[in-house]
Amino acid sequence: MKLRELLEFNDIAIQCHNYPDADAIASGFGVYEYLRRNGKNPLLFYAGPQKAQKANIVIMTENLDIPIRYMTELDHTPELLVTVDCAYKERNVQKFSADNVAVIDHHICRGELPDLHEVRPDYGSCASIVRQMLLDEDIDINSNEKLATALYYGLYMDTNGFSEIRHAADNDLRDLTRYDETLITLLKNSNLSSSEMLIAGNALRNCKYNNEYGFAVVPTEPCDPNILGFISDLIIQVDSVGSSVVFCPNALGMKISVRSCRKETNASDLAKYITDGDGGGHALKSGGQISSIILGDTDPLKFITERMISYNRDSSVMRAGDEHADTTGMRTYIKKDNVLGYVPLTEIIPENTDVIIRALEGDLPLKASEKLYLMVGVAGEVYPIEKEVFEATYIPCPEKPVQDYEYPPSIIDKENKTFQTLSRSLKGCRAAKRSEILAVELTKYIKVFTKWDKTSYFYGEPGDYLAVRKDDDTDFYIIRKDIFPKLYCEV
Ligand SMILES: [Mn+2]
Repeated sequence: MKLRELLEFNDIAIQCHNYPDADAIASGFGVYEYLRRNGKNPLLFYAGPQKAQKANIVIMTENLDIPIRYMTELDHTPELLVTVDCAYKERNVQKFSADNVAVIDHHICRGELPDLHEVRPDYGSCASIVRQMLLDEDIDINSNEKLATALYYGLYMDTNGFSEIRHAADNDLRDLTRYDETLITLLKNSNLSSSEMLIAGNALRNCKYNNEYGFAVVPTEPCDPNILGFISDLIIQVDSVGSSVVFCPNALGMKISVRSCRKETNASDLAKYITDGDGGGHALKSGGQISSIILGDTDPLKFITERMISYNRDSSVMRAGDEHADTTGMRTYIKKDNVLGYVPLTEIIPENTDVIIRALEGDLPLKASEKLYLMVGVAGEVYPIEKEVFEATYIPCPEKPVQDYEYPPSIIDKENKTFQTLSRSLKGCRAAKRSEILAVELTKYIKVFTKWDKTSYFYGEPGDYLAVRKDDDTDFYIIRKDIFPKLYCEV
């Protein structure tokens, strides 16, 4: 969905979830400002049993002039109701009738969605989605400092101070925003109430350890997600704890905060595994939401402990270079003749400049050199390649690569808060020799440390592929199920 599709309507109400947090309010404010710019006069509101009273929320709305209202009744049925940071009819949002409904959310929506929706569960905040949707309408949030500050703070609060960031678009909101620093400092220090500190104390007393797999699970009373993160950061420092999950009930089910300090357990994978996909982050820290639908009547402590055990028990670890892959039953595949993208680095940035290449799978810091090229694969994945290796492996071609990437790779200049996308500079090339591999579809979870990275693994899920080089069975790696058919066909 594009924001411009909302302009068809005139009488528009934007609704945040009950007990709105900074992310919901910031996202609603973003949509509100867009509609105002386009001559509409929308209502921004939330409902539910209680008015928001937390100090940070009051400071945020007052200082940023966010015209959000608490209303448990509407005097008429709006032509369009837009729910932000929540989905219509879900239990954390009071239900109002409306002629049309639109949903903008970053949680997995397990119910029915209206035609007008933009749901991206792999984003750490709804504010990051709204920023991208505004960019799609050629609006740079930096042209409105109050909005920029609100969105930045929304992401900050939803990702436990940026430590549980999930997506490249979250990084963009963090790195490229010109926000009000004084206000952000004030907000950061107005978040916790004294009663929440007691919750943290009690939680530490209720910690449950599992000695067999070295993990801890900690139930807490309902509290701010940042308290969860704070408790997580303490628990993971205990000598016998390799990974931990701290959780508390919220309106949608259970909110979790996850930590890991072992390279065989990536906190992001673990959060996704526990929540059935409604979570993420990075190797050491992550978070997520367990929906009450998947939880059912199960006791949450039991549910999480069982998932932690099955995660540890059911996934095996393979180390390329040290082990031989068992290739029995594998089939032979050949690489398709795809047009790939490439660009010599110094054609887009001056020699010796330090930059960050940002792609869906993460940030890559680089120094520009004449000897270095960038390659962009069919899914938008970016990797550097030495000029000599490139010339031996690929042949430039007149066609341009097809670029339907979920997140177009870009070059970030953190210092100046600017970026440029790679797309316009990309040229096309094809592999000089189409190599053959052996591969098999996975039926269980597997973690593979590849030859070129011994510190972090690739997580293969059922349906993904384990690929092995034909001439070297110690060189193997994982190819995701959505990418594999784009890259290979069976011989
Ligand atoms: Mn949110």
